[in-house]
Amino acid sequence: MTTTLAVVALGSNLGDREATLGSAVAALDALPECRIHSVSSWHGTVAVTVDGPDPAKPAYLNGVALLETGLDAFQLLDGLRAIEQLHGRERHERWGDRTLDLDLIAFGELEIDSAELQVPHPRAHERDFVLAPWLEVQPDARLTGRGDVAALLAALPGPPAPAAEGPPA
Ligand code: PH2
Ligand code: MG
Ligand code: MG
Repeated sequence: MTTTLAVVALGSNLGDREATLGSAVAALDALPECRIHSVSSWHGTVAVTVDGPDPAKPAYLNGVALLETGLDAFQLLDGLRAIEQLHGRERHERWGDRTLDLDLIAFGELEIDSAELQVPHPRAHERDFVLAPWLEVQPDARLTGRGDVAALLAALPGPPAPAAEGPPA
C-alpha cells in the first residue's frame, strides 16, 4: 500500500479539552488505512479570533499529529469532519469557539486548491499554534511552498503567547 504522511492540527477550547483531544487521536488511528505516527504535547494557547488574539475567550489546547494514511486527501478530510461531528462540533461563527477542530495542514507534498480543500493549509505558515507543535514531532519539517517550519516559526512576530492556566496569582 502506498502511504502518505499527513499533518493534522488539533484544537479545542470548549469542554474537557484534553479528553476530547485524546479521544480524537484514538479516532484518527481508527480511521480506515490510518495509523498515528506521532503526537505532540498539548500547547495552551490564547484564542485567535478574526480580530486578533483574545485572552477573554476560552483558551485553546493545540497539538499536531502525524498520520500515515492510505486514504487520499479528500477521503481523509471526510474522516476529519466525521470525527469533529462525533465530538460535538458545531459551526456558527468563523473562528468561533469549538469542542474540536481538525485541520489538514499538509498531505505529503501534495498541493490542492479546491473549494472544499486547500493543502497545504493556507494559514498554517502564520500560526504558532500549528508550527510549534509540528516542530516538536518533526524537527526538520518543511511546509510545501513556504519552506522550513523552524524558520517560519522564528519569523513570526513576538514570542508565542502561552495561555494562562487557572486564575492569576
Ligand atoms: N483555531 C482557529 C481560530 N483561532 N486560536 C487558537 N489559539 N488555536 C486554534 O486552533 C484556533 C484559534 C480556527 O481554526
Ligand atoms: Mg482551524
Ligand atoms: Mg477547521
